[in-house]
Amino acid sequence: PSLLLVSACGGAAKTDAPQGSAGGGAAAAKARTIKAGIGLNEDHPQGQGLKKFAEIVGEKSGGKLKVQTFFAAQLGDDLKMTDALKAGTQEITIPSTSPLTGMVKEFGMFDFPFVFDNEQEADAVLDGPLGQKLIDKLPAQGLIGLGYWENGFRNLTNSKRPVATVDDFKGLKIRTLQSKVQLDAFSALGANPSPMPFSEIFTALESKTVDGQENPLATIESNKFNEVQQYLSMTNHVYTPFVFLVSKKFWDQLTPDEQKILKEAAVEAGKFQREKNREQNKKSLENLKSKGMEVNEVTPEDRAKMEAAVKPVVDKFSKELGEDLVKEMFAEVDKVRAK
Ligand code: TK8
Repeated sequence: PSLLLVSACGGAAKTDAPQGSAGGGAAAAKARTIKAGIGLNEDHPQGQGLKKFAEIVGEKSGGKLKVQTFFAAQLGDDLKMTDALKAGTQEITIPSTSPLTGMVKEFGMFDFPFVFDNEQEADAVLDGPLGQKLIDKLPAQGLIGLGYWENGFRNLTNSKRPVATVDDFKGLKIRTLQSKVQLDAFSALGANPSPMPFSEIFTALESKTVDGQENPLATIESNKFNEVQQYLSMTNHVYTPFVFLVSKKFWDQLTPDEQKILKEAAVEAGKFQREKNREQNKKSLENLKSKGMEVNEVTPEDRAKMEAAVKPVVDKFSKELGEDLVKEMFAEVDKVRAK
């Protein structure tokens, strides 16, 4: 018998559930299938994390909640899937925060370049009160956020030259995330930014519509951008979070026990995903080198010059997004650095 997507309306809540199958939560859970789609591949840490999430939800619900997984933008790109969550036609997606800035502009502060020096600083901000404040803005958009996973530090690839200084950015056509902050930041560096959805990148690089793109190393390898890009520059210019989203229309149909299962699973699988991501980024650097990419570092001095070049963008958007929230982000980072 196939699993039913039970509507929460009316008497459905009276459905009998077997008692004591897998702890308190499971007894209350009804059979439901949950469609979960992501933009990256199954073997990418994001895909591994989603599979872990499905496993945990299955266990905790005694098999009553069944997560169907879709990878590699099979259900559409970040924005399309997020819209499907709003409409209630898809239950879960895990987009980058950047393309959500059209809905929750405050996510734009995570697009500020050079804010975090390492993952621990990002974790402190995202898992702390500021991260929660931004998640609290999602229900008004028809979305529920269950925490942050890691996309990670982004590095630049292109087909023209190594990028080690601000001057090297000049005139490069770079695909950027669909975020005003990112767009302005790359313009400030002298590049020619061109925003487009993730799944269009490979073709745009191959056809030379753009010269380059930027993404974490694990993604560059998983999506084989090395096949159409010669240069990899370790710019580490920005850290992108993933946010774990559930359709509010769906969420509101769930019992508190079911909601608890999803929340706990998202957090637990998120820890696993962050670990895998950090391991994979290290491996991918070696792999990309051995696959023939020419890798260059950026000196701290040149990094400081890049940071100075984008400072006006950070200042402008700090005002636009809310100076208090932005201050809170920097204060949190300072706290971690003082430890
Ligand atoms: C995948 C995207 C991707 C992001 C991008 O859906 O678009 O460049 O880095 O990871 O979220």
